[in-house]
Amino acid sequence: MARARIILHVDMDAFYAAVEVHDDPDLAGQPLIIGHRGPRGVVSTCSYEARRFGVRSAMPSVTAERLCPRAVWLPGRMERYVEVSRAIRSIFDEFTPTVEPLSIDEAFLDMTGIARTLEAGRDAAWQLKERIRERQGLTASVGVAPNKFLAKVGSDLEKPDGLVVISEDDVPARLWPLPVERLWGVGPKTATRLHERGVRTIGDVLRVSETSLREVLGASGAVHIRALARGEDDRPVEPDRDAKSISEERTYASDLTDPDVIDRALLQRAEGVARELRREKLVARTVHIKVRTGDFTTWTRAHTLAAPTDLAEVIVAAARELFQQRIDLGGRGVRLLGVGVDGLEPAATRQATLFTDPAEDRARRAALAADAVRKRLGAAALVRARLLEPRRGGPEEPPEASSPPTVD
Ligand code: TTP
Ligand code: MG
Repeated sequence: MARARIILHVDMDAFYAAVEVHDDPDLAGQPLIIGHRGPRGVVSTCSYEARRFGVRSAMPSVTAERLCPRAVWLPGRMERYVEVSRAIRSIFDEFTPTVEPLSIDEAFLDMTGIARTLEAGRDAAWQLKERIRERQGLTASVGVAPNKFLAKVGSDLEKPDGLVVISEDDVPARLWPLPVERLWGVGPKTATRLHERGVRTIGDVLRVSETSLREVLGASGAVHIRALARGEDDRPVEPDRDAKSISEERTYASDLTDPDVIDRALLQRAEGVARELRREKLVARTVHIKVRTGDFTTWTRAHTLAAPTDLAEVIVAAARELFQQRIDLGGRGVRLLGVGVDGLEPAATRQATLFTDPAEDRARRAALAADAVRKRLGAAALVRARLLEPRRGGPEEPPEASSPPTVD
């Protein structure tokens, strides 16, 4: 028999809000909402105090304002959350080499062979929580189980600051009473169709006939959902799968129309992507942009470079060209703007050609120096001169619903 696995799922509590409270303790105990107010705003997340009023992630800000009029609102500081996320990831690395990050505040850790039993897994989880608390002043919730699915269920059961172990023996008591929506792959539509057949809890999945399940999910879906309901899941924890692309995009509270502002936004996104490339010691061969107008028309356009790069200058030049040559806004403003790269390869493989172009060599050394300063002083320390030019009465970049560079 295969050795029983020990899997941890770690999920930070109210992550963006908790970071803000940590950095400004005056916010402690208050309903705090991270997001932009106004008709187009959405809630990124909120403190548990705000959740008591019914405020939730992804809720329109107007609804949140109605539910909790006295909440404190903050726009969010993505750079800071990414910084904390990296610090937490490096704590994960101290526990096991097998870490699969799922999002900015969530990861699976495979502790098989490191912790011998689920109880030893619980001890490790406790130490992990303590280390995050000591170093970052934040709480995490952790699930410990023989597989990913049960670990993920466990981390959510006693949030915030939870620690739940789910063994195979605990499945009837802890898993079966939960709503069927908690099963991976059961979205709202599937859930409605299951409800119609009397399936409301995970336990009901095992009580209802296989035929009923097949009507909703098909033959293989029925097999899959039954296995999950029994608490079975053999997917491996996949450590840091090789990045296939890196991108950064923003949605704007009001559509961008000024070409200068759009240009600056392109440069900022290119900067973020280039920085991430250098951090990951990668270079990219293809640059792409994504543009969405207020009426939700969306374009993606890509350009392959002559040589792979990790420089913002090269990326923004390609992005500008794509924007100017390949997109016809037809007078509409830009609601969403993204810059990304793919065709990634390790930077080291092109050492031979790296320093042949003197202009590129200079730009590269400047970028690496800037990365080093930024690392020491924090992200806000250095902004490219172009971003600071007075805008002849032009507006500052408007508030953004920001997202970290995503790597997939
Ligand atoms: P979550 O882990 O889903 O939420 P959370 O950490 O804020 O709260 P919980 O205690 O329930 O885990 O997401 C992590 C961060 O990702 C969250 O702090 C903000 C961001 N986020 C968004 O920006 N928009 C969203 O719709 C969601 C779900 C999260
Ligand atoms: Mg979280």
